[in-house]
Amino acid sequence: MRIESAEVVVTSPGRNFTTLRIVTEDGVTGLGDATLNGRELAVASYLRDHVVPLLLDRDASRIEDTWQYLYRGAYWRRGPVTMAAVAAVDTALWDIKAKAAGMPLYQLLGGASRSGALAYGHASGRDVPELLDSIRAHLAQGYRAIRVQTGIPGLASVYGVASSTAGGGERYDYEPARRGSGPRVLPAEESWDTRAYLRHLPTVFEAVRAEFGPELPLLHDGHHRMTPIQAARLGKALEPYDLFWLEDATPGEDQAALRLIRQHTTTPLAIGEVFNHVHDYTTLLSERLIDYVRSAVTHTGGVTGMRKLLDLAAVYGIKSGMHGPTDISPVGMAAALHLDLAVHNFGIQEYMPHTADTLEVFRTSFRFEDGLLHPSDTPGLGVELDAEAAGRFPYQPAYLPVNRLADGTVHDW
Ligand code: GCO
Ligand code: MG
Repeated sequence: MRIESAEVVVTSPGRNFTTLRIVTEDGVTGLGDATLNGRELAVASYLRDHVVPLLLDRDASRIEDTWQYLYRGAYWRRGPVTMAAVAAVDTALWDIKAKAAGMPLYQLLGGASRSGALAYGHASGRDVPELLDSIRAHLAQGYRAIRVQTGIPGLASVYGVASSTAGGGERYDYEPARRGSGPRVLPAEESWDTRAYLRHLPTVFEAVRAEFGPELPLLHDGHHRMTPIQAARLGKALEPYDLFWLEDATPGEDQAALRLIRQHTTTPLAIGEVFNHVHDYTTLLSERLIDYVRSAVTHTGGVTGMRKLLDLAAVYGIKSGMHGPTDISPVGMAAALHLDLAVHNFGIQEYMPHTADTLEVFRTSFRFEDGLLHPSDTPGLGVELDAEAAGRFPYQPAYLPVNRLADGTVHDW
């Protein structure tokens, strides 16, 4: 299983993706997603310049050893760029091992623990009537759990509302990063007002429950914008509407902040999409300050890194809720689905379908049926990269938006 070549492919079929493709001497190909939204080329360089030379001639079957070699061997540990690069190598090696075994990856991870992974879709609207329509449309597509995001009176564009124009840039229904092909692309700037948000959001959930009843699992993403005491107040205010989770109530790096929120509310909490290592979670898990782990396979050192994290979460009865917006490529999504199917402490999987252009580049076999995702029984991850199609969509510089308060102060986006 000698690694003969490793190549980094950067392509932009609607949004940018960085992918690692490893080929063994006997022609088995493995794919790994290395996409870091708005910073794609940093991971591409980390891989091309520093990792690919180390991979050539290594034994592709030594997955744990390669993970430790790249993680400990770099000396400079953790961080989103490093862990995305480690993730891409790790996922590609699992793809190769499963293909060589003639099995879908979930079989190598212990086999299926369930028939499919409950997925949540993204409903949103600039106002409540548009939101209710969006929820109806998602229910018609089969979703059994729904994330709810709306516009806020007085704010021009808000995170998570599909029809936002990202501060005057091109309209993106699937991707908040503003792209451009000119010499200089700048991030869109949005404005934010937490007090207006705190006043408005409970009225949105009241309307949604009045329309759809008590059963439908509802989720919401606070996107890192509140202080701990504001988040505590929101969690309390939302208790009557029985949320599945409140996500990223405060900026994730301050783990201790969750203690304060937890003391005040029984609304379940999810956090971790910007984390990249199990050590980012130690306080949150050991003190049971959260209910769901939001990391992506892509940003957390791959299947190996994510498995280490989920096994520790399981000790505390905490479940998975893996990150799955469209900046997780179909390769990263497939890896998540194999883990979703296999681990005991699965909770829910975020899902946003990719665009037709993306699916032309990445040929997938996973399926969404009756609200559940299934990775398919194709050997390996079940995703192939069409290099010719990838070449038709060259990289375009793109940035996620930045946020400012009314007086111009930069705020968390
Ligand atoms: C989510 C996330 C995304 C992020 C995106 C940034 O819950 O899906 O918050 O929407 O904003 O991954 O690149
Ligand atoms: Mg989020």
